[in-house]
Amino acid sequence: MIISDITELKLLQQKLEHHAYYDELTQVFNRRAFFERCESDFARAKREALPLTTILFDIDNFKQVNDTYGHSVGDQVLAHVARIANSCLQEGMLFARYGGEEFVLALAGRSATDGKTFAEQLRRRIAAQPLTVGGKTISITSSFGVAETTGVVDESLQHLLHFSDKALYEAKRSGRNRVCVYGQSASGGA
Ligand code: GH3
Ligand code: MG
Ligand code: MG
Repeated sequence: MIISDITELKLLQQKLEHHAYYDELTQVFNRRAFFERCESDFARAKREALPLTTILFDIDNFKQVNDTYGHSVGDQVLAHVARIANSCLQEGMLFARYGGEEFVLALAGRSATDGKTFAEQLRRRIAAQPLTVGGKTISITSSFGVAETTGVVDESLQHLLHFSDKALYEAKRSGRNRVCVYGQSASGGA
């Protein structure tokens, strides 16, 4: 009796921990898990004077997907995009759902140039893998904002994410389905 109580308690504890760190819909890390892990990566990068690059990406015109196909299809699109990103991850990369239809990546030890290459690959894969639901094929594109640590002494992870967000905004502004790097003007395109 007691043993089974303990087993149940452990299972419950595991469930609670899973809930605390994983996004229920996409089953990738949630925002909280991202910050916990990334703060420590960020501190180490700073200590060892290594670069760290963050990438924010956001599904383009996602509201339209919900409006056209319904919220539950929208949910499937989110899970689909998360799966694609998950399958692209390389050693040392952290990936999480940042909120809504926005995701975040942290690349420890990688420069903005590496980040741009990776984001470009991911952008292409997402665009190349539409989701088919109930006989309908839904094309998906996404926009990316890349920023690398500057090495400034009092820079925080929040600053870095703010720069990624600015670059993401630039990617949206300049036409969507593209990657922008903070501090570099938007160029190229889809
Ligand atoms: P943009 O290209 O500028 O990013 O346009 P957008 O339509 O993607 O962006 P907007 O911010 O206007 O809309 C985002 C929508 O995402 C609104 C919100 O209802 C929806 N959304 C956020 N979280 C979820 C979710 O978990 N599931 C579903 N189905 N929709 C969600
Ligand atoms: Mg969007
Ligand atoms: Mg958004």
